[in-house]
Amino acid sequence: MKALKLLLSLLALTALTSVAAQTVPPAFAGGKQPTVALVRQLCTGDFFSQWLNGAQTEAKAIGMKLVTYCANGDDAKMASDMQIAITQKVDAIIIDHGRDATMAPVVDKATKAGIKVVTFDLTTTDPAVVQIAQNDFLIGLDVTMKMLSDLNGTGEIGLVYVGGFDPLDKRKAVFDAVRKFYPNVKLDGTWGTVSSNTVGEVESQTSAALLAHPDIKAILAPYDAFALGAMNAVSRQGKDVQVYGCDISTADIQAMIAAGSHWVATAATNPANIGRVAVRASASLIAGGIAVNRLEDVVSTVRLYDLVGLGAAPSAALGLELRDVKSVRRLVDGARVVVIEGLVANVADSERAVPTLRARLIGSDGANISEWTFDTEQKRLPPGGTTRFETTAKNPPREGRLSIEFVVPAAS
Ligand code: SR1
Repeated sequence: MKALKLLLSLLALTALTSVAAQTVPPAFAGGKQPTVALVRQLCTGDFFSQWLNGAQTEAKAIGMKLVTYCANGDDAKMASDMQIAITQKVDAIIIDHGRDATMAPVVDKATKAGIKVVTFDLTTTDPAVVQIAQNDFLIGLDVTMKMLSDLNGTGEIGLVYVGGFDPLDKRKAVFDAVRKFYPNVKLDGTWGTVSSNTVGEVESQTSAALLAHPDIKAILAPYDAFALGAMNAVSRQGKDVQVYGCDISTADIQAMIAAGSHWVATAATNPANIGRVAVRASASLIAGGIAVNRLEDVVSTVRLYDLVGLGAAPSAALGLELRDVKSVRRLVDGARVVVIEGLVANVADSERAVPTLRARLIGSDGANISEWTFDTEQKRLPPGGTTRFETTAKNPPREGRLSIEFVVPAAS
């Protein structure tokens, strides 16, 4: 973990923003703006737009021209987009997803033409390529273990999966490895689609799966578009099925914290950060800087805990984390009270305003019993800073759960 952090910091240090003031590499000298082609396999959905945002912001900050291509899932188009970028003699190409079978020949062509290549979520064998990923093994493990532990090791489950996508294959590999140690967890079915309408298609497939397997208790849907589709199907049928997803965005948070939401846990990194790292890697390669071959972002898991009384809301998108959240039940003047306390930490690299927190008591039917808001001791936090909160609920129900979440502004 430490080594990875070091690699990431080294990469950050070699970024042109910090180098520029001292020695400007020839590729950037005299106001030259290298051109980077971003060749994308998929472009719809929050994950990919946040990723693109990060890449664009970083390219602007460094002073590079970013030319974007989108294949909309068409592998042949992706290879031909690569070919166009090679013909245009760009300085670097960043490949976002894709399949090795179609990309390997054009990656080879690009590197032979002296073009620097960075991949995200695409494993290649070419040692000249810098490969970036989110550590999907950890992401897969985290969300799989959460589901298995919630099931107490017993129950029928479904899996949303489509093969041929690096991150999904890695998450599934972990699921397969772990599952064999849980013989009382029965996988009733695997379904899934990746398309320009992933959410809608997964919703229909999940509806059919739930009708065919009415005893499914949990669905592992390790991509936010899968989780949204699965969640919609569960809600429509009014079933008591929990959805375990991956990724996070403001819209995902809204979906997770909506009253009665069935999406109970997610594991994620910040996609904008990965986009920035990919652009920095390409800049460093152009400048003749780094020779790191693989970078795996350290996973930061965000969960909605389904505890005996306490929950924590996702917060990675805010750069804030809920920590050490505890609840203590007491009798005060004959009344049952539960005192909830914890910390909010700023895990971003700049100052953050701490939003108001909301506590919700949720009944076993998923409906809100009551909710209230409260504030932390400090309202602004420097990077790495923490602040305390404490709030009390009187006469909480014995059944159901309590969720603590940030009051996040509605997605625009
Ligand atoms: C179709 S692959 C989708 C996944 O790619 C990225 O790694 C995201 O995490 C998303 O879950």
